[in-house]
Amino acid sequence: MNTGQSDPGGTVAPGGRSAPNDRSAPAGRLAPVLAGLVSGLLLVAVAELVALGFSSSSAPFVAVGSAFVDIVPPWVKDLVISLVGTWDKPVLFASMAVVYGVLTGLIGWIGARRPALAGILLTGLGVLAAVLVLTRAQNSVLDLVPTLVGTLVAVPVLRLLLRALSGSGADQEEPDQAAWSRRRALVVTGGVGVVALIGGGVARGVGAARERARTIAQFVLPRPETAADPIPEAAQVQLEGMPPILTPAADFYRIDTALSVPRVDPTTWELRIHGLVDREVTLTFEELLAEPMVEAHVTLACVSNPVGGDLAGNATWLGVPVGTLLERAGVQDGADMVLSRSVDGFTASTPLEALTDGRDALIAVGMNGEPLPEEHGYPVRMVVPGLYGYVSATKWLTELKVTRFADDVAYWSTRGWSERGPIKIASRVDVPRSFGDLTAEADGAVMLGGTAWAQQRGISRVEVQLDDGEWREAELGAAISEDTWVQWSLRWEDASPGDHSISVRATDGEGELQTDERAAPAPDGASGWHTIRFTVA
Ligand SMILES: Nc1nc2c(c(=O)[nH]1)N[C@H]1C(S)=C(S)[C@@H](COP(=O)(O)O)O[C@H]1N2
Ligand SMILES: [Mo]
Repeated sequence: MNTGQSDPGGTVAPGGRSAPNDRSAPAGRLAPVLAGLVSGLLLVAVAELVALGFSSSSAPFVAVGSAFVDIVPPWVKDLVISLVGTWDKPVLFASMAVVYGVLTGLIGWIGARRPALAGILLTGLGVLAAVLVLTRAQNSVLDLVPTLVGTLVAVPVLRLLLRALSGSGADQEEPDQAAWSRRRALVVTGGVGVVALIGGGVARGVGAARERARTIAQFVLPRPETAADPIPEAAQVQLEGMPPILTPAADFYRIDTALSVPRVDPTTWELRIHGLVDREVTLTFEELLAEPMVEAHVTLACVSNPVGGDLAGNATWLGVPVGTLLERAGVQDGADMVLSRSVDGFTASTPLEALTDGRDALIAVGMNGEPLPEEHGYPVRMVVPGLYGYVSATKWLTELKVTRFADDVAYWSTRGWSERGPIKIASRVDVPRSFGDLTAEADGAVMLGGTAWAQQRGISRVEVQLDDGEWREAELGAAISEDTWVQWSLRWEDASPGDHSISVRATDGEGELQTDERAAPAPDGASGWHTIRFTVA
């Protein structure tokens, strides 16, 4: 094979074929292209290796790919997905590899005549990749290091390879000798390429495995064995200003003592069940995910919610019934409470009965069809219908201690709050807002609406009082379950322009009327009817 590169006078190929200008021989032109490809490969391989010591998102291959995904217009994404389906990612990476190969090959080709320019171009490519790495939201300046180190290694190697392959200094050598040294250079180039390919491949494999492990929940949120009934469309009252019947996770109220959200790695997470049990049980995240899952719509409420407040939210939770796991551990006689503990030290005392009486008390991993957001307890939290969050809804859960109220005290109970916290009947006016304006319809009527909840009992009636009038029965939106809030609406036909007041009260599914006795949130939840003033225009 003719590995010769040109020198001004041309060379004689080992096969004896005379080549006036060796660049015209295919192998002669391909050698610098190979040098470009190998240097490009080396850039990525070194960067991937160095990235193992940095954040996973500092590796250029994936970062450039995701930058690309963000940059391409949505219709291209839709087209690609419609063409190749779930192969979109492999196709993306393959196309990236092809484009990158063409670019680096071209740089090598240019380098045959203009090695300095080739060095500059490869540097430019490396810097461009580094900039794209920096566009990733989670990346900082430090994440530039892997790509820049890769570039710093690859550029001099490109120059060396180009020089070696061109047989620089060949005019001082015998033609045979020059050809031989070029052949040796080609072997070295190939060797560097193979090492870079293997090294980079292994580094990428290790990086990808780590990433997969870290985000396991992103991919394997299991299907429920017991699915929740679909939410009836008529549950949502169609009135502007009404909250959505299912609260999106991003709008879900957040209450906790954590100054910075605890970051829990699901691959090392464990749930330990101990205390008054026959045998301790420890579950890994994977083991938890393998358990039969239950899906339930449950409205959470905070004990600190004032009358008429919005520290309540309704979500579809996916998780393992707490009772199943307690049964496996074997609860001993005398126990009456489970103290759940968060990785950040927060604890909640939940009456044992609420976890074993068959309600949808869950060790939850999913919220509205997605893994829990970090602010809402990722990867695992507790959800218990009918109890305020502070005695039941431990986020970043890691421990269940079966115990007795007489022996253990939870976080808020040592700070003046009741050790038990059943949710009180609540109802509020959402439309109008307090001191808001309502515009009457053509016939003089105005639409009023709101929300009511009494988890575990459900809502059987909502009544509204306008000014000092009679209590009128509001129309209820379709109920989802006893554990979720209900929306109500009322068409006030004879609304007169001017200032008015509105009060609301609910009756639960057991016939108990919400008390009008005013109580502050501490120690066990606010009570009283929600009354606001508003104006009809
Ligand atoms: N680890 C931890 N879990 C916690 C809390 C907390 O402070 N730390 N607060 C609880 C309280 S008071 C409430 S009302 C709910 C709120 O859950 P959310 O933030 O997902 O709405 O979480 C509960 N779980
Ligand atoms: Mo709360």
